[in-house]
Amino acid sequence: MKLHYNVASPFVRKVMAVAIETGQEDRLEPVNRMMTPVRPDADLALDNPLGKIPCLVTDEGVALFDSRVICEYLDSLHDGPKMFPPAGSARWTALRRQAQGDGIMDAGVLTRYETFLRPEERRWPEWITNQKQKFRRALDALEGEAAGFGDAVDIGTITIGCALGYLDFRYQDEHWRANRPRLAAWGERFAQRPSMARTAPAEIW
Ligand SMILES: N[C@@H](CCC(=O)N[C@@H](CS)C(=O)NCC(=O)O)C(=O)O
Repeated sequence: MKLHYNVASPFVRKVMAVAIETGQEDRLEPVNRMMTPVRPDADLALDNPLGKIPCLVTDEGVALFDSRVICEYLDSLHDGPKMFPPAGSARWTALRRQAQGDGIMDAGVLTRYETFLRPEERRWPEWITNQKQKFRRALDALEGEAAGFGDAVDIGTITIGCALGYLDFRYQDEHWRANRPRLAAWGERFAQRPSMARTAPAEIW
């Protein structure tokens, strides 16, 4: 299966981590995409009209996006422990945690675009401040929940692990661990998993 990807994207990392956790990494053929919202990739847009990564093209030739859909699709293809709990409160907890992690990554990626891509004279400080407030509040909420994460390995904890990794990658000056000791301790442990260690983000430009 073709996976449009690059190594800086936290959303791609989710997909790679799920593929590793479910023993399917070898099924993916990564195709590197170096696009940005202001430098689109025409070949990617043929498969994903939204022009975003990750985008998976299945063996049947069906293009799937976004990371939530791809991760759930991969989870449907194996018989091991499921990353998406099938039903009940475990499912809603995992999906909510996924949404929290995705939200942190959305705010982080959008702020990165605003500060890295947009010409300095056109930047909007209030917008940047309020996007950062989103991920700061989400981190505070996760600090309150982290003691309950236990040893769970599912789409919720994987996404949160990717979100924390993205903050380490792009927002070191946030020092998110300060005043969030439980989340920090959980994050250190989770980052040791092969699926996390082998997918750490890297600079692409
Ligand atoms: N909700 C999407 C977000 C994907 C996303 O924002 N990807 C970024 C890279 S990290 C992207 O492709 N940006 C290019 C653009 O917005 O044009 C998902 O979960 O896959």
